[in-house]
Amino acid sequence: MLRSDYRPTLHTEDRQTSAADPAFRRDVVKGLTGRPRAIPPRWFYDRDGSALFEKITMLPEYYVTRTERALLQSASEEIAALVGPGRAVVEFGSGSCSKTPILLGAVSPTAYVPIDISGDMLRKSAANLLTIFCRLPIYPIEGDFTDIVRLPRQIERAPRLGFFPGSTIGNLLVPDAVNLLRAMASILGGGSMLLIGVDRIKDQSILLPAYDDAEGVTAAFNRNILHRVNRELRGSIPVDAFRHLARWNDKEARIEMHLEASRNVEFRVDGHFFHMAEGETIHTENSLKYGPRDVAVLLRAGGWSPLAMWTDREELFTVILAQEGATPSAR
Ligand code: AVJ
Repeated sequence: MLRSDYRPTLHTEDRQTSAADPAFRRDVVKGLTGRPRAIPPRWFYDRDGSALFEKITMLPEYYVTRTERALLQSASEEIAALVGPGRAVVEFGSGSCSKTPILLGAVSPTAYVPIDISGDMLRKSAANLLTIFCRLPIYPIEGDFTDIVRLPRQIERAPRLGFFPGSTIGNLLVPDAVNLLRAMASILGGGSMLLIGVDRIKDQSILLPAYDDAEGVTAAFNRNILHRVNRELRGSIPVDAFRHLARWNDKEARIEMHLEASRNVEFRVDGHFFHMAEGETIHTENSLKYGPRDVAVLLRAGGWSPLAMWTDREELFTVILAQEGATPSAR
């Protein structure tokens, strides 16, 4: 097969980096070459990045994780009643599985399938869960959940409950979020349900510190992507010359994270030469926020009908249970 990006000469330099994920290389080189410069946030989550994200979830400023956990806890009986027993729970972007025991303990599942891009994290979390739910079959899948095309054969016969917590959906622009929800509906299949956590639009005085904490953990998390490029793609990026930037884009209802060059910088990545002027940024993440009606519209566009919605008193975060397909009454 002759592909358009086929390069007939193999340089010795290329061989040294053959261990790096080709998708990572493609995303980074393309992302640093394009305008505006951007690296997709999925590449945050190498071993160090996943550990830094775990630290973020425990920060006082980062209300997301503790609020969602409390919501899941207080809604667990209602969730169990609506979901019913015997489903296979499939978690998209399971990470440390810190909220998983609440759900698994409530819904009496037949199996659990965690999907995560970080293999280290996946193995650690699965082993940890086995100590609590020792008789539950667990089938981990290492990979990007936007690429998953099929589920393990072992859960073919069980009805499915998708679990997509943490407002990870916010990392995607609306058209991509709709496509992902549709892909989930098709993978999980007819009769499936989805429990999804979505972060709400709120005042900047709460949002900004959550993405720019006093301790600098989020800054380290953001900059870690540059260390990863240097390590895995033979980069020479002067990481200290990049400032962490978090801003609220009101028109798009999203928090944006960028890495801003604090001076003119020149560096190489994977044999490519780059120059950035002082003040230029690399866009590393969007975190879209939604109003309660927005979420319902998003889910319907993605092929799901909302069944129930839980929100904390301060309206920081919302957990929604949806069922696959259109609502019969609305057809
Ligand atoms: C894991 C994508 C939900 O957007 O809040 C946390 C990632 N980035 N702090 C988010 C993140 C900076 C997080 N998600």
